[in-house]
Amino acid sequence: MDFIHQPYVPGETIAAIATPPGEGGVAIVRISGNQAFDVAKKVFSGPVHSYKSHTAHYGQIRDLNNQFIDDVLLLVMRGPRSYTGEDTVEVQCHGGSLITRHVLEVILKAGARAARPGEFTFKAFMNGKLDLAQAEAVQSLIGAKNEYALQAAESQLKGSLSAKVLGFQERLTLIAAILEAWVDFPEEGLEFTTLEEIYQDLEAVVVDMQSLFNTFRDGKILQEGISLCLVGCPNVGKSSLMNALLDKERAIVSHFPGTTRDIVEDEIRLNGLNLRLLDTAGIRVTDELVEQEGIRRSKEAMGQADLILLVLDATKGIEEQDHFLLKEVPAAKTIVIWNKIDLPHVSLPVIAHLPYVVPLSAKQKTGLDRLRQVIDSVIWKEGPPSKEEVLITNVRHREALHLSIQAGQNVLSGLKENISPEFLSLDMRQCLAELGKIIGTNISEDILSAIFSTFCIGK
Ligand SMILES: Nc1nc2c(ncn2[C@@H]2O[C@H](COP(=O)(O)OP(=O)(O)OP(=O)(O)O)[C@@H](O)[C@H]2O)c(=O)[nH]1
Ligand SMILES: [Mg+2]
Repeated sequence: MDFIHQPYVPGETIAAIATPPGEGGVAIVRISGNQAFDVAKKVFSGPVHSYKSHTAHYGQIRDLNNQFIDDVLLLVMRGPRSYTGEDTVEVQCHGGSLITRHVLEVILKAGARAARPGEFTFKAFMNGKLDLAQAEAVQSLIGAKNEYALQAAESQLKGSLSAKVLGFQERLTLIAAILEAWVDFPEEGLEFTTLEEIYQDLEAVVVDMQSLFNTFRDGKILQEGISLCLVGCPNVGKSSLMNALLDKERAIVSHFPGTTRDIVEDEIRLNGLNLRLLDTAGIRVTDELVEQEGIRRSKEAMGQADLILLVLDATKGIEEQDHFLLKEVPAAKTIVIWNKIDLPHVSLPVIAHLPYVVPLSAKQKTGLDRLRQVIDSVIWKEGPPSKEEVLITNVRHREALHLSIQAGQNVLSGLKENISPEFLSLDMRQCLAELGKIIGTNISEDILSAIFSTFCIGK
């Protein structure tokens, strides 16, 4: 097995700093592999081999010339009762970056190899402690930026997604077995079931797989957050609204139209989600080059945003220059803001194709709660995902599931068209193979390398 273009040796002893770089109270250097205890013994003051599993021991790390390096706490975990499934020693040393590096160097000199990114988790996968979907969930857990993402990653790490995939596999395998038997003994036909029944069973699995697939939109929102773009004509109060939502003076506000030239970006948290706010240059016809470039960027940002706040001036109503934007914005992801509602204003016109509307005053900071509610309801059209729901959050999983569903649909249409069982059974195998990739069966070494190389070192 090749792992990141290096030969993978089962049980090989590796070591790495497992805590983030920089200064801290303590840092952890992790050693895992068949020789983990031998390596630790060479550098630690106590009798490492005699320690019981899952115990902690105070002592000193010395280099091979018996030079003192640090006072540490040593944790020993005997395989298979460890994260990697192998003998593991964790050294808790003082958390300076130099001292931690010294401890690691001594351990490497004592016979461990420097671990590659994600190699501890890779060992856990190879030793059957985690399947691939769970291993990937470890990375999502570390990178989780909000409560929802954390919840989804925790549930995947516990195996919720894997259990779902295994459930599909079980049902599909039954169908595949019947089709295979039919290939082998075509003249006997189908003994225990009818074509109609196979069709219905398979269709039911495909429908269930499809509904798992559909969770990806929510999954992506959790993982990456949402981008929210403020657009509108000059001077309507986009920057004021940006500042009001952020509750700080982030963007420059002035009564001169054309104040904002570049895109101003910042993050807010809204009901447990990360929102990336983008304030843009007011869109209008202008001869000025810098402003033209700003407007070009505004349009681009609007195209890429998950959500658009189209800001209009309530004191003016819909003006000539608003028409372009009103036509341009996609209705499903646009919220119309009638700003400056604190001033005497026109009676607000209804814009038939844009159903989400919030009147507010960015200056007085009124109406913001209502806006937050509407943002929330547009993001979660069918309500936020529940704790129990299993979500797809990983693009690789989505792709595998997509291919599996396609193959399943091919079998379904083949059954309808009375295609010969050989072909059906080929598609059926494909359907199972793609599904298996999610949890790591039938997966190529290249893909494994690519997955684990995105991990941090020491995990
Ligand atoms: N009374 C009142 N004035 C507002 C409100 N929001 C913004 N303004 C004023 O409107 C003017 C323009 O505000 P900005 O936030 O700079 O407008 P903008 O849309 O970012 O303008 P550009 O960057 O030029 O496109 C400023 O003088 C603000 O004080 C509001 O809710 N009520
Ligand atoms: Mg502005």
